[in-house]
Amino acid sequence: MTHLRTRAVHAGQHPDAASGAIATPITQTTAFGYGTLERGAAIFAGEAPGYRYSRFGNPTVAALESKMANLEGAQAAVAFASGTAATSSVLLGLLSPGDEIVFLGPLYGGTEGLFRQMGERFGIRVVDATQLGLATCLTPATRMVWVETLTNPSLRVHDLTEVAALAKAHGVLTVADNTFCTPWLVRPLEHGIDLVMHSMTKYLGGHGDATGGIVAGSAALIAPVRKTGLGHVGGNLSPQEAFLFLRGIKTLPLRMAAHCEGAAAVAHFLAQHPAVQVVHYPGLASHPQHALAQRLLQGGFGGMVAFELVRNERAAAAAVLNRLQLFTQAVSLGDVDSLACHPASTTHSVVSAAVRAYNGITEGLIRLSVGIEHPDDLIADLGQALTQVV
Ligand code: 4LM
Repeated sequence: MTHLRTRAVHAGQHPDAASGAIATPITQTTAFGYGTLERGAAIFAGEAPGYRYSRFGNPTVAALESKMANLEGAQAAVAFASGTAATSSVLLGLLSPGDEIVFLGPLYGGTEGLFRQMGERFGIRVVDATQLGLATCLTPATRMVWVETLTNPSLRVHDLTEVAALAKAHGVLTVADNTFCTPWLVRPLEHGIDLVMHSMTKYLGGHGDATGGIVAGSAALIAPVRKTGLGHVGGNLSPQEAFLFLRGIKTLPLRMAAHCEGAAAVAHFLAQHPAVQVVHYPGLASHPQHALAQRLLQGGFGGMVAFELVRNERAAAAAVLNRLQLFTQAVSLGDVDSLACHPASTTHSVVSAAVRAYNGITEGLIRLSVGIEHPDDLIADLGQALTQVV
C-alpha cells in the first residue's frame, strides 16, 4: 500500500474478526469486560493489551487513529472530541508553567484565543512571531512552535522545513495544524515537524456532520498528550463520530481533487473581477508564497479562497454574503457544500484588531470554503452576488 489514495481506503481497517464486516463496527460501549481480576490489573498497569474504558481507548477510535497515523507517516496518533480538544491537550500534555509557545500566524482565531486565554492563565507565555520572524522570537524558555500549514483565513504558506530545522537547532518542539491541507496535500512530519494536528471536523470528515480532532507523531510525544487529553481532560472522541471519520477519509483524495479544482477556478474568476482587490489563494502566481506552495504542496493548493473587496468595509462584505445562494453563510470548512464567512466578525472576532490588521483580516475580507459542486455554478453565484458592490 504505497499510494496515499489506497491507504486512505484501507489503512487501519480490516474485516471484523468476529463477523467479517468490512466497515469497521461502531463499538458502542463504555467499559470492556476483562474477565479476571488479574487480567484487569495487568491491563490497568499497562502490562497486557486490551481495552478497559472508552475514555482511554475504543476499537472504532483506535482504527481511526491507526489510519491517520498511517496517512501522516507517524508512529502513533490520538483522537479527540474536537480540533480544539486536540490543541488544548497538546498544550496541557507537553507544556508547563514558565514555558513559551511561539506561533507563526495567522492562526484560526479560536486557537489563538485558546493560547492566550487558557495558556496564559496556566503560566505559558504566548509569542506571536508573525511580524518579527521565528529566529528573533526563540528564547531559552521557548518549548513549542505552532504553525498552520495553510493559514486561516488568509492562506499564507510557511516554510515547514525551515521552521522545523530552526526549532530543532534550539531544541524546540514543532506542531503543524494540517487542517486546511490534509495529508493529501502535505505531510508535515516529512518536513521534520514533530507533531501534526487536525480539526477532523473539516476535510477529513468532509460532510459537515461530525466534530473531532487528532494529533499524530512519535509514540514518545503522543503518550503524554494521550494521558493528559484522555485520562485527565476526558476529551475522547465518541465511536459514532470515529465511524463517520473512517468513512469520510476513504474518499478524502477524491474530494480534495474536486475542492482544489473548484477553488482554483473560483480564485481565477475573482482575480479578474473589478469588485475584488486581492485574492488569497496559493495557486495564483500573484500569491506571495506561490513558489513555496508549489514546492510544499502536492496535488493542488487546497479548497479555501479568501478575497478582499475594493470597497473594503463590512457593509460591502454583507451585501455580497447576504446575496449568495449556493454558498451557505456559515463558519467551518471542508464540507462537500460550499460555505462563506466574514472572518473579522466570526472566526477571528476573538483576536485583537491589531492582530487582524497585520494579518490582512479586514472588514472587506470574505472567506470561501469551496465545496465539490460544479465550479461554473459557484462562479455564477459569486458573479451575481458581486454585482452588489461593483
Ligand atoms: C473555522 N475552524 O475556521 P474544531 N484548526 C483550524 C481550524 O480552522 C479550526 C480548528 C483548528 C473553524 C471553526 C469554526 C485550522 C476551526 C478547531 O472546531 O474544534 O474541531 O477545530 O471556521
